[in-house]
Amino acid sequence: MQRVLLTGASGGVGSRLRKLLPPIYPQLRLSDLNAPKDLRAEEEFVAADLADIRQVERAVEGMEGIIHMGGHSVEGPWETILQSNIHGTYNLFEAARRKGLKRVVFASSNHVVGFYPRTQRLTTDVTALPDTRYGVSKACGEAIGALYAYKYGLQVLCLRIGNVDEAPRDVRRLSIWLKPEDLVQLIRIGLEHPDLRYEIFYGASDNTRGWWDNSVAYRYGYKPSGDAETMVGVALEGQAKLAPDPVGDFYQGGGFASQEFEGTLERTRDGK
Ligand code: 15L
Repeated sequence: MQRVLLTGASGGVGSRLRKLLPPIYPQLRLSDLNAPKDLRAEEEFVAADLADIRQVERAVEGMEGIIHMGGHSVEGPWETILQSNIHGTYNLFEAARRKGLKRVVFASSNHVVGFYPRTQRLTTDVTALPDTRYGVSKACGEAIGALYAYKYGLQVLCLRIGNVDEAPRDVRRLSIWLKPEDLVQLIRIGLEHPDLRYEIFYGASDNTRGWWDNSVAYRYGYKPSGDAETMVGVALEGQAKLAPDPVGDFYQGGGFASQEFEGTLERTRDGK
């Protein structure tokens, strides 16, 4: 795998990957709506609006694989989510098919399963319980990936990413933190593992307080090096600055689950 496209290259996770990936994929092409402000002369950038398939086709032209980090990365109005994440992800897979690309790593999110309680350990084959319109779009992206894998023969890895950062910023992130270098490992499995057809992995490091059974990723050789627990002080300091959030603190999705939530926590726990 030589020629790799990174979408969402100007975003938070994309910016980290721009620094970590070139030694592994020297022919990395970057794409986003707008170029990163600190774009270097040796970096290749192609601007593309994911909602416009012609622009996406131009971005994927000549590539072998895609790391799809692009789109709207938090909750938003339905129209925004629909265009950037649902229509955008469809365009990305369809452009990959038309241009003969073989591999896609899709940045899904823990918010696909954000309405599971923190007490429940999740495998990747649980029913989706999205906590936001954003989470719905990521569940849809996983389904689009499965369609393109089985119908058209692409090799697809969906990563239900927790939170990529240098450190866990609150108590919830102690369970879902993903060290940037561990994300690179997961991406490499998606772009290079010979036996991959279609899989979903959790994008998390080896966190002592982890909520997810990531045995599928381990079967493919994932060996995470991070554990958020080594930075528990940072997380507790961040948590102390947050307002109490009974709904968010109960569900895995945290504040994504509690925003716009109607009624009390007891409503969903009692099944009413
Ligand atoms: C996500 O999916 C978001 O893209 C990111 O901004 C974080 O908020 C993360 O989830 C999280 O759950 O912490």
